[in-house]
Amino acid sequence: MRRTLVIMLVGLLLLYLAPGGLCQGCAVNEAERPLVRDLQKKMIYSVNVSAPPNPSILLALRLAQEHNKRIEQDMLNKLSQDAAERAVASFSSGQVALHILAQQASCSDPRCVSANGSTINLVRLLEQKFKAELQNIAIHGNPLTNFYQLSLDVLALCQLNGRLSPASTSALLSPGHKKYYLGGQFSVDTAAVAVLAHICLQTRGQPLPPKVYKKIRQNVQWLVDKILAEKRRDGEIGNIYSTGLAMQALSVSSSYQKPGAWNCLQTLHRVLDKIPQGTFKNPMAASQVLSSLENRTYLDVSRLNCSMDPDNLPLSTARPTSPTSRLPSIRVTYTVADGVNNTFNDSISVTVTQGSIFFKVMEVAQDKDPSKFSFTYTQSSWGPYITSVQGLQADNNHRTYWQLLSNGIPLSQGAGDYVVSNSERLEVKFTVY
Ligand code: CBY
Repeated sequence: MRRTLVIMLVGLLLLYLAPGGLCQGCAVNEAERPLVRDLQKKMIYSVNVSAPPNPSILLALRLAQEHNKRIEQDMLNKLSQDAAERAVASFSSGQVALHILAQQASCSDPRCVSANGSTINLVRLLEQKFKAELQNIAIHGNPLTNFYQLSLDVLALCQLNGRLSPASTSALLSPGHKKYYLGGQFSVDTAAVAVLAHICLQTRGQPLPPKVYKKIRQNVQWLVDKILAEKRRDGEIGNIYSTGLAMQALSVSSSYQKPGAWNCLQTLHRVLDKIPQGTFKNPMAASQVLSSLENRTYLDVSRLNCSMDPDNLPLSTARPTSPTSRLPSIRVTYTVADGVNNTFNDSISVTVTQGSIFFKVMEVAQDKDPSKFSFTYTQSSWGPYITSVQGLQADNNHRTYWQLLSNGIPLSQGAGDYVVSNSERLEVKFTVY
C-alpha cells in the first residue's frame, strides 16, 4: 500500500518536472498578470477596421490564459472572411501558415474555412504555396519569401498532417548561412521558428526512419546552440523582439541544453520589465511575445480545448487615447544612400515635432526635395516597410533591402515605430542581406 503511494508520488513529481508538462516554473505569477492583460488589451484595441485582420494576434490571444470570447469569435470570423474572399493568391506562404495556426488555435478546421458562401482549404493552399517556395529555391537559390516563413510553413503543415516529407524537410532546414543569417547577423527569430517546426516533425505522425531522426536531432542541436550563443547578459536573446520566439524554442528543447545553460526566469523578467516602457506597443511585437509569458508555444495550438476557456477578460468600450499637446520641434539629419552600387548619397536637415517617428522624417524630406527623397512602401503586419528610394527597388531574389540606421547603427524597429530624437543622424541605406 505504502509502496504504491510512493510510486504514485514519484510519478507525480516526474510529471511535474517533465519539460512542457505541468511545470509552470517559467510563466508570469498573479502579481505580474496585469502586464500580460495590458499587452492583450493593446492587441485588441489595435484592430483596425480598414487593415486586413492579423492572424498572429488571434493566435496569441488564443494561447493566453484569459479570454474575451466575443472578441476572439469576431476576429475568427473576420480572418475566415479574409481567407475565403480576398484573393488568397496574394498571401505569402507564411501568412497562410499563420492563418492555419490561428484557425486551429480557435478549434476551427483550417481545411474547411467558409464565409459568405465560399469555402477554402487552407492546408491545400499552403501545400501549393510551399511547393512554389521550393521551386523558387531550385531556380533562384532563394525562397520566394525567407526561411522564417518556410519554418512557419513546415510548422503549420506538420501540425495539420499536411503533405510534407520529413526527410526533405530536414534537408531544407539544415544549417546554412543563407538560411539563418540576415546581413551577417544570425536571425534568432528564424532559428526559433525552425526549432518549433523540427520538434513538431519529431513528435507527430509516423515514427521517423533512424537516419531522418538523427538529421533532425543534429539540426535542432545546431539551432539551439546558435540561439543560446545570442543570449545577452541582460537575458535578451538576439534582441528584445526575437526574445519571445527564442523563449518558445528553448522551452521545447530543454533536452538539447546543458543544465543551467539558460535562465528562463531572467529572460521572462527582462521581457516583463520592458512592457511598461511601451517596447511592445506594436501589436505584432506584442503577439510574438505574449505566449512565452504564459509558458505556451505555437506547438500548443493543437492541444487547446476551446469549450473550457473562461470568458474573463472584460474590456471597457472606450479605447485609450493619448493626450495631444503642443510639442517642441527637433532637428535631425536624414541621409539616403545606395550602399550597393554607390550611385547616390544625399543628405538633408529635417525639422519635426518631438516624438515623431522615422517615417515622418522621410515624408517631410520627400516633400522638401522629391527628386532626392521620394520613396515607396508597403503596409506589412509590422507597419510600413520601405520598398524603394529614388526609384531604386529592393529585390528579394538579389537579397537587397532598404536598411534603417541611426548614427550608423541598424535599428531594431521599423520606420512606423522608431521615435527619433534631436540631432540624430538617420539613414536609409540600400544594402544586401
Ligand atoms: N515574416 C517575415 O517574413 C519576417 C521575418 C523576419 C525574420 C522578422 C524580422 C522576424 C519576426 N519575428 O517577425 C524578418 N524581419 C526578415 C526576414 C527581414 C527581411 C525581409 C525580406 C525577406 N527576405 O523576406 C529583411 C529585408 C532582411 C528585413 N527583415 C528587413 C528589416 C528592416 C526593414 C526596413 C524597411 N525597409 O522598412 C528592419 C527595420 C531592420 C533595419 N534596421 O533596417 C527590420 N527588418 C526589423 C527591425 C525587423 C524586426 C522588427 C521589430 C519591430 N519592433 O519592429 C524583426 C522582428 C523583423 C520583423 N524585422 Co526584418 C526582427 C527583430 O529585430 N527581432 C512573416 C510574415 C507572414 O509575418
